[in-house]
Amino acid sequence: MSLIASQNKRIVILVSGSGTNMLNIAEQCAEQRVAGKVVAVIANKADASGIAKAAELGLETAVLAHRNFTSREAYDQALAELVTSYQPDVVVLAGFMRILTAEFVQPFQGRLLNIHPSLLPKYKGLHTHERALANGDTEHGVSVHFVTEELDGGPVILQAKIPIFDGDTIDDLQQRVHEQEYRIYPLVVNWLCNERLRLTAAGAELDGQLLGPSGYAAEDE
Ligand code: NHR
Ligand code: GAR
Repeated sequence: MSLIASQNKRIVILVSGSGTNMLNIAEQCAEQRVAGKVVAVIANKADASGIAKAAELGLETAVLAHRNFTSREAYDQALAELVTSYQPDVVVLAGFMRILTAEFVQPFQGRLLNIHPSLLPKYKGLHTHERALANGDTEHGVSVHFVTEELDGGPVILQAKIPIFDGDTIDDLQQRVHEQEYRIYPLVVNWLCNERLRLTAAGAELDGQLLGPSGYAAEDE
């Protein structure tokens, strides 16, 4: 590891929605808390409000509407070309709502992160807060993982837990999860920027140590 502050890595962020995680990461980069710079924010639909927010901040933005493509593969190939044009070191999914095929995942494997609002492997896919409430869970949370071809199935890097209280609504959980997302996602992005993280055949490694199924520093259960 170098004692000199690492050079800024190029980060591309993909969004579909409000983009608050994207804004948080961009801010942390601007404050040098993450060793990267956001070189583009890309959405799969024009009305993603994250795009307007990114543009307001003066970030480069692009929209590639999936509606204009006839197959997932064709879309993913076009998306991969667009992302590649920004020469990213790190690609961050932040509320990106399209399942990605191998066309997209393969070129970026090992550089591609997602944040998923559940304690993976619980509740892969959509509507995680509803499902946690419906099951009467007392604990919930969020996971940052490497993206692989298996949906929400790539190795977990870091998780944060939240409690579920009687009478909680989906909005309560969403808000509690968001607070944790703003803490853990920049941390993991910074690890990747600093080349401390690696995706290997065995799983995710941090500083050469293979991480367990719940990622770094998880309590044993
Ligand atoms: N792609 C791969 N290959 N692997 C992952 O781990 C991925 C991924 C794409 C997105 C984010 C994920 C999440 O964190 C993510 C992880 C969308 C859906 C989904 O069902 C599921 C999981 C995630 C994102 N999307 C619908 C689809 O048909 C569309 C839903 C909508 O537009 O509202 O793509 O949860
Ligand atoms: C986040 O809570 C993220 O975990 C979740 O969407 C929210 C996006 O918020 N991701 C998914 O549900 C992926 N399927 P943001 O746009 O304000 O960052």
